[in-house]
Amino acid sequence: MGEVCYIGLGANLNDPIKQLCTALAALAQLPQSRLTAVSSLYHSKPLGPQDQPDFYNAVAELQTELAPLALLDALQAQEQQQGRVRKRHWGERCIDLDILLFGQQQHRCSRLNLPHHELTQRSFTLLPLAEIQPQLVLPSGELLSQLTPAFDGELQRLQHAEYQACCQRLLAR
Ligand code: ROI
Repeated sequence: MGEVCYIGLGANLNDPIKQLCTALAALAQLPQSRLTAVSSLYHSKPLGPQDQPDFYNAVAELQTELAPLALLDALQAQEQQQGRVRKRHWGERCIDLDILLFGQQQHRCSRLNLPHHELTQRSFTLLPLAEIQPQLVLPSGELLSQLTPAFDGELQRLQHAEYQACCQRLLAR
């Protein structure tokens, strides 16, 4: 059904792990879509200004029949719903939902770049993605697993009972 796409989730404000669980629950409810995999929870130092809390990150796999911009609209509506306020460039946020990949589609417009333009440069997108889909080949032809060693040690993978329970519940549906 539809396309397989990958959503990057990040949060560092207002009970960030709970924010990730709320966002994952919303992804599981999207119309014409199915949540098919979720990565472990990761902890990382902020990329950008260092005077902000550390981040929690994850990646979700979604099968969807929505068009890329319709999915983007839904993700931005969810960010609003969770009270996201843009405080400063590369600053703190209670939830960030980015489309990392949408099948093998390549798309450039003012609202959306596919693949996400920073996907291969950020440990907190690349490593969780490689965890759930190690065989993935990017539209550029690059094999994901060949890109990950450069980021070894940058990200801490967490065992978090509440987060794991939330993912199990959402994936069992
Ligand atoms: N830094 C980390 N570690 N994780 C993120 O999700 C993240 N998101 C961002 C910026 C502010 C660039 N830094 C981040 O948007």
